[in-house]
Amino acid sequence: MTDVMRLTELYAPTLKEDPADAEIASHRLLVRAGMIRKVASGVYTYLPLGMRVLAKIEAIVREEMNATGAQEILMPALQPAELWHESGRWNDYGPELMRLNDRHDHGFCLGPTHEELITALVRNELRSYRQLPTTLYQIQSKFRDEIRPRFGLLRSREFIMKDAYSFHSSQESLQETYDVMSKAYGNICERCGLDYRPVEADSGQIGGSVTCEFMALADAGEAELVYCPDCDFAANTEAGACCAHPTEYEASAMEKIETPGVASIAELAEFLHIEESATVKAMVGKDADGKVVALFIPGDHELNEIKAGRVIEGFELLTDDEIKDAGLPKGSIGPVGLPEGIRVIADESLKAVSRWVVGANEAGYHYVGACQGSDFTVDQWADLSVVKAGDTCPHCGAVLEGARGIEVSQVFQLGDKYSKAMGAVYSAEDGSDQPFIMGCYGVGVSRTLAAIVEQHNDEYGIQWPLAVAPAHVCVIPLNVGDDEVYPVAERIAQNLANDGFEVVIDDRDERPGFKFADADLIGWPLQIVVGKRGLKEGTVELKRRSTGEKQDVALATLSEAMSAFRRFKRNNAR
Ligand code: 9G3
Repeated sequence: MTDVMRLTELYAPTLKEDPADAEIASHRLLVRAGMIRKVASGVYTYLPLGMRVLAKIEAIVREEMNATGAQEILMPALQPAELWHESGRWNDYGPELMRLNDRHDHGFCLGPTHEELITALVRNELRSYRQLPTTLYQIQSKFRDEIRPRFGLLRSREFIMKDAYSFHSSQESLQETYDVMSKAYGNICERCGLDYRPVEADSGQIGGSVTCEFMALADAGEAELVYCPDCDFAANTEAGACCAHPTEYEASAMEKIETPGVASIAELAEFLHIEESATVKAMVGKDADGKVVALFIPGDHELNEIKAGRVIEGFELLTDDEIKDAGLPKGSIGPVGLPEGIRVIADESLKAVSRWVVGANEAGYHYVGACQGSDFTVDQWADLSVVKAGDTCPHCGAVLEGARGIEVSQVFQLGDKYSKAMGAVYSAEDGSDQPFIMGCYGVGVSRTLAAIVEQHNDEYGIQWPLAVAPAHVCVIPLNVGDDEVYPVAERIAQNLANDGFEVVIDDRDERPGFKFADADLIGWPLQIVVGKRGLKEGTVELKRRSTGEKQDVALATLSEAMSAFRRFKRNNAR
């Protein structure tokens, strides 16, 4: 006899009002649906319904991890400071690392991540190349003392992460596991019902770390990304490759134009009645030696300082005073007539534009039709712009779309950073001791829960995907006192439970409206309403929460009508 959950017994205190500190849907709805409760800023309790969802997400994560051959362990949250001294990271982190002393005055931290711990674990026991590769993972609470916890579970100070670590004797082996984990992470997002994009961090990114972030598209997301609707290209606007689409300014020769009071791209475009994409924006910086450099990008784009820093060692933008000291008229800077020794570096997408609309290096004047190659020369071409929606996809040429994303998981190639620092070596085939090559892979489990709600909600509440819903179907007897209706509802609930569905019955003595509102708020994927009128025709009403569609179903054919969902439920199990 599979149990039917009873709402009269379930601890799920739903609320009518939004919590005052909730700014986004998932925070509001998880609290109102009686799934989480705040203990302190960025610290939450999961109530029974929240736990049921958490358990399903974790089950999906475990299935996908185990399928890769990774083995589950559980490391402590309490980590000895010594290990962080060995890795040299104890002082890398400020107050974000939650430190404490035990009764013997020994230093500890509450683990924000577990690279040190896992490396110390294996360095004494993973000794031979024959034992490699090995991947270990855990699902564990993590602690990061965020300066401004917000958005409920999305940016909390204690959160649940699945973190995996892999150990290899070669880069190829690491790459293989990295690819397998990336596929598994895609599966996890799919099975959790997330609309996501894998976002490669630009390989040249600072520190050269190879990593890929899995972004769940959501307006509440903190990450800004672009993605291609036609191929799998996606990029974090911080570092993604940019292919701008500047427009040519029609002119047969360079002409100097008086542009009184024009000091911005918007004003220049307006003054000349052209698109901002037909203008060229100048940015002035200096390199590590203090030499001034002039950068030119399409007028409708922003300079990506991370990218500029990759082209110019020690790049920094000049302040207004420094621009003046360099003898340059801010707002009218251009490549023609620059003071001696100032390098001209231009964004690659400007190669396609031979005549520029750009400052004339004289306050109040601009050039139109300045011709690249004859009126001025570009010393160096580079990808300098912040990629944005409307740019062309560098892979397939389609028009990129913009979105905000929640980083729900991430795969990293660590190399030997920790194994070298902590003397974690294995004996290689040639008998020499070599530091492990490592990878690490994290899924924000509690963050995934919130991301699912961000993507699956409407004005009435949450719309849980079947695979992660706290239960599959809620049976709602309209009048629990009616001794005709109620027993039928009970029987339907029991039959569905025996049939393998997770069933809850709203056996509370409340008005129908109250029950419907609660069912929609909590977001049971399916609702079956049992009422006197329907029973007269031998029917009940089956409602699908995600689409709102309702159908009157004859009692005799209810099991058949539910079969559509049974199939879907099974499909999602691995
Ligand atoms: C710290 C603190 C915060 C941190 C870290 C260390 C982020 C830290 C990066 C990672 C990398 C991967 C394994 C799972 C996947 C992510 N925030 N990171 O190392 F001390 Cl206070 O955690 N770790």
